[in-house]
Amino acid sequence: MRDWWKKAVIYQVYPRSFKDSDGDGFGDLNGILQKLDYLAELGVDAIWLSPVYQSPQKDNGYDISDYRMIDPKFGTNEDMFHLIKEAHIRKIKVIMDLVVNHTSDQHQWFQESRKAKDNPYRDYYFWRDPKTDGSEPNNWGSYFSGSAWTLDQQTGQYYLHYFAKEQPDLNWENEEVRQQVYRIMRFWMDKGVDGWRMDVIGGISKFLDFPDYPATGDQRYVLGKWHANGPRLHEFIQEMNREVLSQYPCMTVGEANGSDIDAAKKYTDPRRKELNMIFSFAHMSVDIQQGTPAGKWALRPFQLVRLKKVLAKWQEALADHGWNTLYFENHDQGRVISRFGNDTTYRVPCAKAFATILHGLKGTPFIYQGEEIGMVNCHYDLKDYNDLEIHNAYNELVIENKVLSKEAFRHAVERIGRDNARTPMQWNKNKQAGFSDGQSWLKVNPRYKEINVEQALQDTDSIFYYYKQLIQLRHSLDIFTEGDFQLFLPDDPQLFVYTRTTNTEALLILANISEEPAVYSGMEGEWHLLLSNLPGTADTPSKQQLRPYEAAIYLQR
Ligand code: TEU
Repeated sequence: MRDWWKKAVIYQVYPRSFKDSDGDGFGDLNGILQKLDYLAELGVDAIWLSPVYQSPQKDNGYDISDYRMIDPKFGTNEDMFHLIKEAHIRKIKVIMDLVVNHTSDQHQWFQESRKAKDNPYRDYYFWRDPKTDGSEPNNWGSYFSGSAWTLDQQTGQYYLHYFAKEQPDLNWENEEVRQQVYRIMRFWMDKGVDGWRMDVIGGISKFLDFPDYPATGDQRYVLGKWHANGPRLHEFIQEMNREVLSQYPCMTVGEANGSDIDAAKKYTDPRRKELNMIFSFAHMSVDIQQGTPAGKWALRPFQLVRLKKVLAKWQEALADHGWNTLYFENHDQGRVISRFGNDTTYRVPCAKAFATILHGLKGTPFIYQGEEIGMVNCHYDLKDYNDLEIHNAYNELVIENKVLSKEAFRHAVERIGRDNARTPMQWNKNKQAGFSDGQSWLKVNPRYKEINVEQALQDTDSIFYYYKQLIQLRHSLDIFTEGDFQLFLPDDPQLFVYTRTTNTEALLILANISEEPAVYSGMEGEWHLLLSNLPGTADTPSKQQLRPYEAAIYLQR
């Protein structure tokens, strides 16, 4: 089926935290192999693996030193080919992570490029002279704090890196670089890979004059609009589609940082032959105060109205041409029930409620490992986090620039720090939550005894089986794929209410996203209850009081 991904539910595996099969405390491919039947039981159609290629692991594999070799920490190329084969036997497709905005500084291309200004690989990356005072070529910041430029003594020039200095940005202006990328893609798709999640795809075209951002107060380095959506972005993606993607029955999802709706339309309008869909960040920024020197670490309280309005805007914008991804979690986000909901008293209904409001929307849902059992944020001491983004931000914002107190920063990390999603998958209540027989690379979340797969599989009322039902509904009723979206009660602070309609049917998705009861005034017509997350939900969406985090899906034919 050509557009299989429109009816699919995709499960993101963060391999280093999913399942360790050899006791080194680090997840691996054979660990994933051991859990394919679990994923088949859940009913997902595809798995997206975060990077498993050779890497120094400075940014947990998003710094690649050999794109054609599986890193020994994860296994071998043969293990990967075997995993693909076994997944396909279970009708599960395999999506790999394409990280080509940058490589590792240990990649052979960069090792050559930095040797000399006339090295054949020099133009694989961006090298610029210092300003006359010796400072960086411009005031662009790195997403991982500090400048986006690092001086390389060997040739006295700076090189560009949107992320860590160990992640130099590739120069896509160089046709050779693009052909190298296309050869890598063909290599894996010829081995059976079914598609790509494209890391930082919005960043691959640069504004080559590299202008300084306007100086804003005392901010020495700035992150802004020139870090994405460069002038040749869509040209490059259309070339990639022409030269590679169109030759394979594959699915593509771009991680399009910095994308607004217009950009999303360009990426996903099938007439433009670019990508199938993109991850945007708009709805995952509703609890972040924009435009302060603290960047993503400046939080504001979650408000459902903001979330509803952003989701509705994206549903309406891509309704005719284009396609949405549907996600609340991934390896870069905090756990949604801890961040936007309640992960204690109402953890189970809350997890099911967020799953309901997400999976009822138009688009392709992505489930992040552990989301299907209601895993929660980890609340570690700062020293116990692994993520370089957290440690770099602490040094820059708390120690050097003093724009956040240690307490405010710790609170922000507890809400949105990436390690919240990266704690080992909780398989059972045994040592290390059954993730590893060794000492895991990142501490296991202490709540693993209460929250784990073994418990979920034994409890017919668990979040796991609720996700399984949602996936079954998506697979069986076309209205979940095709129905038009309409939001109701946009300003209600508790209720998320929307419909999906076709010429013959309608769905009503109704949820009380709050810790207090909420009165719903009812929807006309002959509805019947398809699914709800609490016993005793009203059979029809008539005037009713919804319990905290009560959610339901009704169908009208
Ligand atoms: O993330 C790129 C990105 O959009 C960043 O905003 C990212 O979310 C990060 O948290 C900075 O705030 C991708 C990967 O998902 C991320 O894990 C990598 O660290 C990054 O690219 C570099 O490859």
